[in-house]
Amino acid sequence: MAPVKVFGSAMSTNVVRVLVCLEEVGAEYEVVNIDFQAKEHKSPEHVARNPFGQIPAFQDGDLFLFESRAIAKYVARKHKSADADLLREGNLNEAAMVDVWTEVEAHQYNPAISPIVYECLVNPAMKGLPTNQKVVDESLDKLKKVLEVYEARLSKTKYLAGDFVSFADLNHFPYTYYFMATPHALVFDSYPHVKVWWESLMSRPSVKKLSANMPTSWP
Ligand SMILES: N[C@@H](CCC(=O)N[C@@H](CS)C(=O)NCC(=O)O)C(=O)O
Repeated sequence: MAPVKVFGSAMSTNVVRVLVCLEEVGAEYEVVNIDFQAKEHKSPEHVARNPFGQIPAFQDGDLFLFESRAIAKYVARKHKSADADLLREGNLNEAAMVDVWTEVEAHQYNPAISPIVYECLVNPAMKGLPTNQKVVDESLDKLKKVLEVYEARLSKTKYLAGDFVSFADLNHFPYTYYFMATPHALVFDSYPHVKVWWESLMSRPSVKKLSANMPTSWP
């Protein structure tokens, strides 16, 4: 069977969210680069794959998907095995906890951390824009409040949904990885259980493989 296709750059956060699931489940895949400089993401061909003209888009045979979390969930569901059960759908309570922390990532963690990554790394390097310190400071305040909740949770369980790594944990990888390249990385030092959790995610083969292609220093 032809490998699935992921359209986007293998450095892009929302693309990496999909790739980390593909790596975890051991699925074959091909990354089809979309040239942002050439505005290829806004081309009719790409908009047919993702109507918002964004990356990632995804193809598995006749099936086309967009939205990184939905794509990654499809991958986890399709390739579920005893070794890679990221959604825990065989256990109602565990699956519910995976859902809870997946929602927390999308609606609490990501809105706090992503502006810091954009302001400190992406905008200066890709758009030549200066860092907006007000946005960074406000986002850091939000992030610290979120991390307090994570610290309390991770002092009771090894991973967010329980004592098993899940889809919810993996979703944190791309933005946290880039956050660690900002001048604010030391914020995590105030949350020892969060730090241990992050280090354990960083030690996963899937994460090690993908992070080898993600920049740690930005021009
Ligand atoms: N919610 C979407 C967000 C996708 C997104 O924002 N992608 C960015 C790159 S990381 C993009 O394509 N930006 C270009 C644009 O919005 O025009 C997802 O999770 O897939």
